[in-house]
Amino acid sequence: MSKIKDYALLALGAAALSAGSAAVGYLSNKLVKRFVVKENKPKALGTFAIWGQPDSGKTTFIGLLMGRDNSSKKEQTLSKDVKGRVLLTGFFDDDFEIQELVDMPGTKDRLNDWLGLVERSDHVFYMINLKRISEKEYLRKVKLDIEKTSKSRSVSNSKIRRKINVVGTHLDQSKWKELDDSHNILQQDESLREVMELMGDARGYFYPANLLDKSSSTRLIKCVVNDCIN
Ligand SMILES: Nc1nc2c(ncn2[C@@H]2O[C@H](COP(=O)(O)OP(=O)(O)OP(=O)(O)O)[C@@H](O)[C@H]2O)c(=O)[nH]1
Ligand SMILES: [Mg+2]
Repeated sequence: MSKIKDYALLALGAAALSAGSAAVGYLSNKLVKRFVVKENKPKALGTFAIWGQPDSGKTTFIGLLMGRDNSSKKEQTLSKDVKGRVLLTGFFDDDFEIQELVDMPGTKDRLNDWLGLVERSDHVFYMINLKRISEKEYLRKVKLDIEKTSKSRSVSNSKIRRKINVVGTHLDQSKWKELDDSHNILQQDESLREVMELMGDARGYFYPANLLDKSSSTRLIKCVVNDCIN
């Protein structure tokens, strides 16, 4: 039934209720329920691919998207964990749904799995531990990952979605810990600039955050959702 008809019947039901008709009132209640359910249907965000070196915060980020409490002890991810459809609720008036989320270990043997996800996913997020960005060996690994990720993203079969977004985690333990997560001074950092420049046309958004902090992580999720739908 069309939305206009729904509105008309709702108005009719409301009028009947005020007139005290129990039977029509019951019908009206049913309609209200149907109407509300229809309006609250979560909005689709598409599929997400999330990866980064070990301890970069992948599982923590996925936990935030799933509305999980991240306060429990860190557990290393040992196998591929496909989450399927994930409901993102409580951040906006509307609910959103991620069509697929996969958590994987950040070890080198998962690189090919990741590159496969990069080719087919709507939104790609590479996690960087900002605490470690000035470590030479860490930066080398990140740059290798980004180079390979950019290549895979460029053959993505989706013409509109070829961006790679970067989530910079552990902001609170980084050299920028005194700054808030909206500060764009981070992007002037030489190491980060080198990483972002490797992406060329695939360069997407950069989100610095403290994933363990409520306001920083809420802000992150809101920015991510906004950027996905715009
Ligand atoms: N202080 C701080 N700790 C964080 C942040 N993000 C994640 N952590 C912690 O860093 C550790 C590693 O996070 P995980 O989410 O397990 O990292 P991962 O990338 O899934 O690691 P693997 O599964 O081993 O590849 C955990 O103890 C988290 O609680 C952050 O922004 N700030
Ligand atoms: Mg993990």
